[in-house]
Amino acid sequence: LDRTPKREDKFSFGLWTVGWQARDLFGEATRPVLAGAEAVHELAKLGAYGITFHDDDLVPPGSGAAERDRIIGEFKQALSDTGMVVPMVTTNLFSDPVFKDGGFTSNDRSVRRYALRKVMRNMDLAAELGAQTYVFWGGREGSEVDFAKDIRAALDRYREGIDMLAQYSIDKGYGLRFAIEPKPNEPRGDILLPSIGHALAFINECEHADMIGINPETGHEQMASLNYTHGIAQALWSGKLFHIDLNGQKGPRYDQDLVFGYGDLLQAFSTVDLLENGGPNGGPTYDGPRHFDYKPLRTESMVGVWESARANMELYIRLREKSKGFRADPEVQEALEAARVAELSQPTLNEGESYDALLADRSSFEDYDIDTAREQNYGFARLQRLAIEHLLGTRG
Ligand code: ASC
Ligand code: MN
Ligand code: MN
Ligand code: MN
Repeated sequence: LDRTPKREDKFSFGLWTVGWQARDLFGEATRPVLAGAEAVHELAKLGAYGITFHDDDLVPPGSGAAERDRIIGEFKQALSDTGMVVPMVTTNLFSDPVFKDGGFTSNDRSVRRYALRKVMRNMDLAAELGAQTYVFWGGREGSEVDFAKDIRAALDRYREGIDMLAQYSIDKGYGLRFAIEPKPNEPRGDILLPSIGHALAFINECEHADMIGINPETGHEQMASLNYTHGIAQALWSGKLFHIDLNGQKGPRYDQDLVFGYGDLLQAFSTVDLLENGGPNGGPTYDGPRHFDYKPLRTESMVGVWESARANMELYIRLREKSKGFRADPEVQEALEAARVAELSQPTLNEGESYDALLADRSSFEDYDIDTAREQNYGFARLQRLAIEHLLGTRG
């Protein structure tokens, strides 16, 4: 069985992932700078098809115009040498101290204007490199002090920024789709648009809602004790899963950005099953990049960095394989049938049935055999056991 990552698998990585120098809250960098062009070559060798970046990952802040041109030129050369693509680009609106109270939602209006300009400049580059998606992760949009931030005004300003930038993309003919990435906290005490649900509700208030979707990250939902597979399923249901950040997280603690699956492995299995098979009943799913947003362990040199980059793709491929095996297993099919998983797709009312007809249907209430319904065994326990067996490879 060939498990080498292929171009058609659409695996992509943030330059800030393999390029993370492992500077953390308590310690200095443990790894050297990684140039964008070099990352492109290394990731291509491993079988990835794409690379993504924040403006400041590619061009270090403070670089002069000539330096910027040189870096971008070398990056483009690496892309054309390897055939790698840039499916998504994003902005760093969190590292510079100017953004300590946020970008689009800083109380300081001049900071908000600067943030918009920083995004516009990088959208120009994103379009030039052929990106389809522009991500907004508002890590500094939030607060620690409830009395210091008018959340309703902040959401007004967030929307104002997104609306203007959407108009910019439309007017310039960039054809970018925006994807908002939720996160509950860290680096701010509380971040705006903390979950998939908050982001979806926000999008509905935007002027160009049709071109705005979300970029949910596994660990960010799990930090809030939410079910990532459920979250992306709701995003799919709303037609809003524009991009995805896969990684691993061990429950509600700091944002670990582990390798995909190296946290809640069972949930990673259902995530891949949803992305690849459409979940229990099939149906439309996601065909965009399988993008990894992880941080290689601080203990590792560049050897471990490439080792872990490979691990993300290999685990995804293995889970994909296992999800196919799971679905093909006759006993699983029988268990799905017994659990009446497909029955949920059947509308609750008959076609054209009015509430009057439902009221007239004595079998649904007056004569309903409620005790049988109460006592039934749904058979979910068996499905879960079979899923675990497939995951462990002790079956099939
Ligand atoms: C992003 C994104 C994140 C953060 C983080 C920065 O754009 O998707 O999760 O920035 O990776 O360290
Ligand atoms: Mn994260
Ligand atoms: Mn992310
Ligand atoms: Mn991250």
